[in-house]
Amino acid sequence: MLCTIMAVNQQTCNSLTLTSLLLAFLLQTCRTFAEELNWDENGYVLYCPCMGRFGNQADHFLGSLAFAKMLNRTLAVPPWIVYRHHTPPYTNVHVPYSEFFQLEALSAYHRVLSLEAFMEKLAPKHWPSGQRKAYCFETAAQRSADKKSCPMKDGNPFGPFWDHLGVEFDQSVLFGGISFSAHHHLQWIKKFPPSEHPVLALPGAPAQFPVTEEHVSLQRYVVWSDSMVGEGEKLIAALLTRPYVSLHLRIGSDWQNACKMLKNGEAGPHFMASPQCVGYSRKTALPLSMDMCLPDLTEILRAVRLWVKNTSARSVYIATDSESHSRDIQKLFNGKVKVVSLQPDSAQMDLYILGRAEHFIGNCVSSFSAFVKRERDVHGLPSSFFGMDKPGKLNQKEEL
Ligand SMILES: Nc1nc2c(ncn2[C@@H]2O[C@H](COP(=O)(O)OP(=O)(O)OP(=O)(O)O)[C@@H](O)[C@H]2O)c(=O)[nH]1
Ligand SMILES: *[C@@H]1O[C@H](CO)[C@@H](O)[C@H](O)[C@H]1NC(C)=O
Ligand SMILES: *[C@@H]1O[C@H](CO)[C@@H](O)[C@H](O)[C@H]1NC(C)=O
Repeated sequence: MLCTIMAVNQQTCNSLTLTSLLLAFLLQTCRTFAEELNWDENGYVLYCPCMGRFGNQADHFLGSLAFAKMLNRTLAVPPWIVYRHHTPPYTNVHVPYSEFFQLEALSAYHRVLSLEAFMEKLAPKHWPSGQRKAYCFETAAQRSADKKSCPMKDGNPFGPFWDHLGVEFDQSVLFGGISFSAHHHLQWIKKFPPSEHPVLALPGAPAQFPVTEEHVSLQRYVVWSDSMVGEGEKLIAALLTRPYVSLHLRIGSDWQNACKMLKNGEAGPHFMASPQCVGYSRKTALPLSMDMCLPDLTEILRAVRLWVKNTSARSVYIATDSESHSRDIQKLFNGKVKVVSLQPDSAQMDLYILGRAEHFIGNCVSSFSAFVKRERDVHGLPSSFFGMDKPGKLNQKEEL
């Protein structure tokens, strides 16, 4: 539609060279988009981001992007699953990838289209109902009644996700002895050639959690959408004075429970997102302290004081899953530093503002923090963690 309008406009604007050039560029963009909706003979990867909330889904997304590229299949980028159980509509919301991030920016790495576009434009002809195969591990199928069916729609969020897309599965294809890592590249290609298996639809992400070290840098292709940038910059300008330090307080009751495992010795240094600060190698991983998992108020104040001083910050932004401790932080600076905690409806707005600070203090174990850390690394912006002022180095507390 947009393309048609532009084509008409081009004829009326021929005399204006600049306009023509611009239109030619836009037309080219339109063609590129139209091409993307041609069927890819090399096949597709579809999956449900069915594990965890945003941080987990984002980790899985990076691995899935790499998996699709490894198999040279187009990735049908799924919507984010947002759990809105305390506010209307009290169900899962499926937010298109492009609402938060630019779909086009992913194309610099690999061929993608949105899963919604796949369903709307390609599925009716190329993946019609009645011929929809699900692919899963034999072990996953063990849970089904006949032990041969992939549990694609069992429970929440699985059922609502595929219902949202209008998908029923007709058949299951099971596999085993194979992982999503690059070691099994050739096995995947041999087992599932696109000519016979054009659409690999999976119950979960073909990726590991947390994201593997080799895929961390794919974060560079995850670029905020124009609307997120617009709204985010407006909030920053209205609420904060630069330089500002941002903090992520992951301290709510679910997190307190999780960190108990560390206290009890049930978890080692590799605990959820912690490889980002203790290191990815199990052999050389640094110890994971309680401060790194669940900083107490003393540690929070210590770290904030250090980095506010280091950056001469004039304001502090606090993102939190529960309380903000903003009064205590305000007191720390005798009211000379502005302390802001927005507690926005959208977790992504917190992520955006955390990402744009002069310095970020995150939670090493949280994948929510990990998203911010990766993004800041892409842009060369400094980050630290509670309990670890210099990531990757033990107890080197700054002397200021
Ligand atoms: N707005 C906002 N939401 C947060 C914050 N911290 C945590 N949350 C919410 O809690 C969720 C935490 O889940 P993940 O994003 O998967 O990250 P995680 O910290 O590794 O936590 P788990 O999934 O519980 O392991 C986030 O997605 C948010 O929805 C915060 O500072 N601000
Ligand atoms: C990957 O897939 C694309 C699109 O189908 C195709 O043009 C390209 O030749 C493939 N590359 C390889 C290495 O097979
Ligand atoms: C702030 O911390 C960084 C990183 O540790 C250090 O290199 C820099 O010198 C510090 N700046 C000031 C003003 O203390």
